Amino acid sequence: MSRQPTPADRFSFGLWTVGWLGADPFGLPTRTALDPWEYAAKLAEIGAWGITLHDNDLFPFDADEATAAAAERRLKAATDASGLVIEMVTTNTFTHPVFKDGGLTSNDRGVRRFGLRKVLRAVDLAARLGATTFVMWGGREGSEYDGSKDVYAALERYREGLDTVAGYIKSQGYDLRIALEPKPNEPRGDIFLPTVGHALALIAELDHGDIVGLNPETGHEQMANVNYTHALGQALWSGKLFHLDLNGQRGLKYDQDLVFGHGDLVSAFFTVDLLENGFPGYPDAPRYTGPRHFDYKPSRTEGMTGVWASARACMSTYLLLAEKAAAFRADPNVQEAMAYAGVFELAEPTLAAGETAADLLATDDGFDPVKAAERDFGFVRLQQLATEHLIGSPTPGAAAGRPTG
Ligand SMILES: [Mn+2]
Repeated sequence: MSRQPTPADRFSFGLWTVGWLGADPFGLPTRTALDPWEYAAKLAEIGAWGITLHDNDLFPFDADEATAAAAERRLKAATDASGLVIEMVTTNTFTHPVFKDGGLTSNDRGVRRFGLRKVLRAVDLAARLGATTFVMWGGREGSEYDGSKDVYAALERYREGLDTVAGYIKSQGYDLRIALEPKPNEPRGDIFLPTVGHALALIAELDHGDIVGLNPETGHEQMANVNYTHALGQALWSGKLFHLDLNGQRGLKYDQDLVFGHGDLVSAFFTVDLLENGFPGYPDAPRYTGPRHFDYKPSRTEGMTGVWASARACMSTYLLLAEKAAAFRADPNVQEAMAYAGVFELAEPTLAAGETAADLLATDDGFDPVKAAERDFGFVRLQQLATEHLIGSPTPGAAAGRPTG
């Protein structure tokens, strides 16, 4: 077990995570619902710092204004009493049947106008609750059949919707940034913005893209068979890592939303290493300073005891991996192995200061490709050092050995 998490760790949980009742496409709920404000005290007690929510985690889709306002007051009172921050708010544009072909990109213009209004109202809710991030997960923005959707038009409407929301945030003077959440599929057969890279490309086309970034989810990138830590790295490189959804996924299957670390543990280690220790060759590169937010589902086999155990597990695993990653970076064997591997060498510009392509072509620096091809990079040894730190070898590096030339 790790040390007890504290608010300084900035762990946060979606209300829909600990509040998930276990209904899946094949089975009824296995747990009974608490009221949304009933989760706050327990989350604070186990060491969480914040919570996040969809508009309809707080009040039903068809709630009248008075009902919604009463729910908002009760939640705010509960989080204030528990000392919890409401750090992120998002909109549900996927549950109600009206959104079956999407919210911002439905073929039905009336649905798009309704969806956009719902998003804008949730932006106001986010601002009132003091959230600083507004996540947009377009779970229903996509298709099952290629002939059913004009992709050019869909991207035009996605851009129009995002710029409308971002422009509204600016016009209201809200301290709020939008974070897009990519996912390749589920619930749609194919979802628009399937990966972090696709979302970055769309953001670059926006008029108000300066306040639009990313909320990458571990399992969503892994469902696309791409590297989550690389996705975080590229989002950081682009200055767009605004928020995170940490969880676990085991291979290419449905979106499992397991406890953080209960999927690809080695990948989770390097995710935490990047978040806590930054890029090894670029100490001054942008770092992620936002909430450590978990978007997981307590397995439907668990009762409420298991729900709270799983929430604790997310934080405990993160803290333990942070300890391991700190020891990994501080280990002189690791630093030597990184240097041997050329990890720091990659930070050196390929061209000399002021050197042009013409200069490069005119230069003979005596490089011998045959000799260079003989280089041993030692990547396997470096990975074994990480593995030994991860599994708690008493003397990491003893088995991995030093290169013998
Ligand atoms: Mn997920």
